[in-house]
This record gives sequence, structure tokens and C-alpha cells, in this order.
Amino acid sequence: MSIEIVKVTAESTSAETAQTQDSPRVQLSVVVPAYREGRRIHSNLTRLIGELDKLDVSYEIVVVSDGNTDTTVREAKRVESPAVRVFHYPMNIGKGFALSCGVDQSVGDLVTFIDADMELDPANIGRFIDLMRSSGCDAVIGSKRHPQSKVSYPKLRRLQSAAYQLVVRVLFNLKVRDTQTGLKLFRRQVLREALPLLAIKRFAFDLELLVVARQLGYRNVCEAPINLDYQFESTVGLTSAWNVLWDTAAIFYRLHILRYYERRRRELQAIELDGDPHSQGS
Ligand SMILES: Nc1nc2c(ncn2[C@@H]2O[C@H](COP(=O)(O)OP(=O)(O)O)[C@@H](O)[C@H]2O)c(=O)[nH]1
Ligand SMILES: [Mg+2]
Repeated sequence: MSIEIVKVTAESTSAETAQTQDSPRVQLSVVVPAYREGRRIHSNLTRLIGELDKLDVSYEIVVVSDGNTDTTVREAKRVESPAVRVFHYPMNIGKGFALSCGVDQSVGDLVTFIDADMELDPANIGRFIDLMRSSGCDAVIGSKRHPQSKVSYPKLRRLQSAAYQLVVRVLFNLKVRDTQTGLKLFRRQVLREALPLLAIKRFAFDLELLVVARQLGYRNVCEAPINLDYQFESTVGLTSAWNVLWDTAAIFYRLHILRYYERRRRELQAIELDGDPHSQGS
């Protein structure tokens, strides 16, 4: 699939420009997938910037508008900060695709994903970075089941989430209690290796990323507390819940039956070697 990704903020605000000039190297990239966020994205990005400004890191914010036809792009562009870049493409492909696309456009050594609705408190990002630095882990993932998390969300969602995590535990034996929370921090190297192997563009992307990262040897994943303030405006209905389950079964099939991820990795390595002039008969 070939998709034209259009950058919709002015050239002078780009982080690549920042990288080549005197300003400090971007340490943290914050990728924000946005779908049907409308007017609230402006105040949400402003809140995010307020929290990031408190941290002792240089950062960029990469907003990815995934086929929005509402005011999301216009409202995101109104945010007056040189750290914010907004990308848009015309079709809605899915949050997973949007996150991958945001990572491609970003430059920081650390990469955070955060949902645009800011139901997850961006003030938590600082703790994620501290935890990564102190523990040396490959990824920090927000967990609704961490004992220090403060979460308020409906009973039905709690039940769905608990049942799903049970399925995940049985199928994949991941050593985490919540794969689905929309606040995560990765070392860029993990994403650089894992993202090209993923097949999922929409549902269960988070799970596939964690499964593939483990397969690549990135086993050191920490869970961190989050504050979740649920706003009852979810795009995840019963159909999506079913689709997540279906995608989850597909990950299991690709991992254990097809051995797809291993094969894909070998294919990509072969392509890389072919394209590398230093690999030819020296
Ligand atoms: N780019 C992109 N983002 C999406 C899509 N669906 C949801 N999102 C974003 O992902 C975040 C989480 O979605 P939401 O519907 O709130 O799911 P929930 O919080 O799990 O109930 C929000 O910030 C949305 O803007 C999508 O198809 N593409
Ligand atoms: Mg949400």
C-alpha cells in the first residue's frame, strides 16, 4: 500500500531542522495518533506541552491525523509551538499505522506514544523516563493494573480488559498485566527493529509490538502506573473488541504456526545486505 503522508505544519517548525541547527538534539519524540479529536486536540496538545516543558529533556511532538475529515488537523495546527509537527493522510488506516508513521517521522532516541484524547495523564511521562533510565529497560508501558495507578473507567470496560489480558496471558505468556494502555515509552532501537515486522495496522497493534519486541530479544519491559480519566468518548465499540480478538488470534498464528516474524526478519535482513554496497565481495 502506498500512502502519501502530507506534513501540514510550516517547514520552519520541523524537528529535523532543529536537529541540524544549534538547538539541542531531540531526546524525546512524543507520537500522538489522532482520530476524530476535533476541537479538543488544541487544549490537549497545549496540556501535553505544559507537562513536557517541566521535564529536563528536549522533545518534539509528532501528531498523526489518520484520515480525519473533521477539524482535528486545523485545531492541531493552531498550537503555537515549534516542537509540534502535524502529519496527515487522507484515508483512515488505523491507530497502529498512524503510530508507525509517526515513529518514521520522528528523531528522538526515546519515543513515547500517547493517545490524543489525554485520558492518560501526560504528567506520567516524566516517571516513565525516570524508570527507563534507572532500570535500563527496553520499554515502559502504562498499566491500568499497576497498584499505584489511579484509574476511573466503566465496569464493562474493566471486565473486557481483564478478560482480554487473561487471553493474552494464556496465548503469549507476556510478563505484563496490561498491553493495551495508550501510554508507552520505547527506546528507538526497539521500534526500529520491531515496527517493520508488524502486520497489524489497526487493532491489537500494541500487543503485536510487544510480542515481536520480545521475539527480537527485548524482554526487559517495565510496567508503570498511570492516571486514567475516562471520558466516555471511546471509538472502541463491541465490533472493535471482536476485531481485537480476531487480530490477537492472527498474531498467535503468525508467531507459532507461520513463524511469520522470523521469516520476515530474515527477508528484511537479506534485502538490507543486498542493498549494502559494503556487503559485495569485499
Ligand atoms: N490515528 C488514529 N488514531 C486513532 C484511531 N482510532 C482511535 N485513535 C486515537 O487513539 C486514541 C484512543 O482511542 P479511543 O477511541 O479513545 O480508545 P480508548 O481510549 O481505548 O477507548 C485516541 O486518541 C484516538 O484519537 C485511528 O483509527 N487512527
Ligand atoms: Mg480514549
